[in-house]
Amino acid sequence: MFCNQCEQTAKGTACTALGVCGKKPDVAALQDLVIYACQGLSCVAHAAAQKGVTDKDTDLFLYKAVFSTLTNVNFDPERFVPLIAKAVELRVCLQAKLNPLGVPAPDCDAARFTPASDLDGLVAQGEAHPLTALDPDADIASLKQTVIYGVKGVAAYADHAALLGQYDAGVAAYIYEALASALRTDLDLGAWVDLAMRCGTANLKAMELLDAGNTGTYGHPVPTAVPIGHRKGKAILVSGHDLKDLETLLKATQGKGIDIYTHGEMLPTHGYPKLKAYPHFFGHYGTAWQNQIKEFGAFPGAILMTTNCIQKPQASYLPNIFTTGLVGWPGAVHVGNEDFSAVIKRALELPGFTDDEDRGTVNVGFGRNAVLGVAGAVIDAVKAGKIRHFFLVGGCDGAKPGRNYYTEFVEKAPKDTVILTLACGKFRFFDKQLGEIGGIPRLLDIGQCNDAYSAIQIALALAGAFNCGVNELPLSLILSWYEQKAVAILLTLLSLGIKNIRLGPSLPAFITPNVLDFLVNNFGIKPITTPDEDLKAILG
Ligand code: SF4
Ligand code: SF3
Repeated sequence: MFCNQCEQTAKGTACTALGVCGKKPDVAALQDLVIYACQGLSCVAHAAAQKGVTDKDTDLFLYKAVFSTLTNVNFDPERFVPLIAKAVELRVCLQAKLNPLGVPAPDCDAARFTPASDLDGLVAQGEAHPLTALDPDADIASLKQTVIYGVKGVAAYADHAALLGQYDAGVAAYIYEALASALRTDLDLGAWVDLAMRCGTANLKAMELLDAGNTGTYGHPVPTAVPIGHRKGKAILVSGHDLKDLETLLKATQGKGIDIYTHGEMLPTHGYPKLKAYPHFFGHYGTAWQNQIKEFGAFPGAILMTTNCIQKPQASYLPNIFTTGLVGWPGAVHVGNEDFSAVIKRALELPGFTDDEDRGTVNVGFGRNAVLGVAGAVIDAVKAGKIRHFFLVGGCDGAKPGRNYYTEFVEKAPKDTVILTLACGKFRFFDKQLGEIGGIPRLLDIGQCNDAYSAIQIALALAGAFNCGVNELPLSLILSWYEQKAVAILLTLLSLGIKNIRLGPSLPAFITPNVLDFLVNNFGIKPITTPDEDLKAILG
């Protein structure tokens, strides 16, 4: 295996024997084969689009198939088998529609690919088509990986949005083009930079759709204090990013004497009016994904994983953990079709919390609507010199010790600065009492990683109010990345021309020195150094 798609890749280069995430070589090969099969489908779909032939169901399948290869989503080999078969089936169906139009089948191996009949055969096919066998030119290969990994993030958000009825054929059209292009060796660096920027644009659209889905279905988040303790009673912990799964669970547990707690990226869901209305939607438990082994082991109820990031469930809680949607782990029970009765049954068997514990609250719900609702006060505070600077400290969390940088950065940020945050990196500092500036909390949780859309809208609105560009605002982006949704978000920010982003805890292994030079020269991207040095460089 050779996988370098996430930040914790082995030795900063690639996982070659076993994934640091727990991914085994057979799963790595099957994920590569899913992408290869989707590339074959993409060649046909991209040609079809030129003829005005599109198919929404094919697009929705594409999102799921590509999302399933994202870090920490699915570790169950069997689950990839139908995805590979379906990609080929849809490719053949689409080509059959093109034949009468005189559009020949694309002349590439991926568009002729036939899956092996058993799992071993599929693994061998995946090994024969490694994702990283992309290009003889190292810099083009680097950009191809950037695009393919970004595409995985786009697919994830597009899938979430589609579950809430939000869909745009243009997002799928970009993915087809990108995946088909990755098979070519005749595109130059300029073409790949363009594809990378357009990946950012496609991701902005996907995040916008998801924002419309989330806020349209559940209302705009409102500032909400969320208990981080617990109360006596049966309990279910829900993790991941999927609001619809959460709503389904809340409905199914009404009146059953079970409290619902969030974990990881589910924390911001407490701010949505139509979700917080459920009286048994009690509070938040634990921190970010990399702490789940300790935290899930101590949770006295059932656990539902709706999306990434799942880690290998320990024997102590394997009977308590359930996966749904695209998430999978061999041996963990998968519940589909929005039927969570098995999760509820398990929660009722388990003891639940046997006491009340008050550990205070954390505040969520500072999405674009809430923040822009007090934009006048924010602008006045900036003009009066009460707010000197805004920092967006956001992105993924992870296990590396270097991620303490983000905690220290927030602790050391001067008292006349405001911290905006999003995604699971916030758990490094989410419970810190940073106080207020003139009634404006110094720590504002915008939401999940996909709420980068909301952060962008806030930045654009502030730039409009100050009559300047986003790069001229007293705003610095201090980002942490781990998986491929963060790659997509980074490309979105670059595609919007946002400069001087500080990125850590380490730079992607798939970026070559030349591509890094390009990013530094054109976008001023900087690796994080130390909180003191970076704060001094930003604030002077
Ligand atoms: Fe390694 Fe990350 Fe790939 Fe897992 S997803 S195999 S940790 S690079
Ligand atoms: Fe976290 Fe996995 Fe990226 Fe949605 S839950 S941000 S790492």
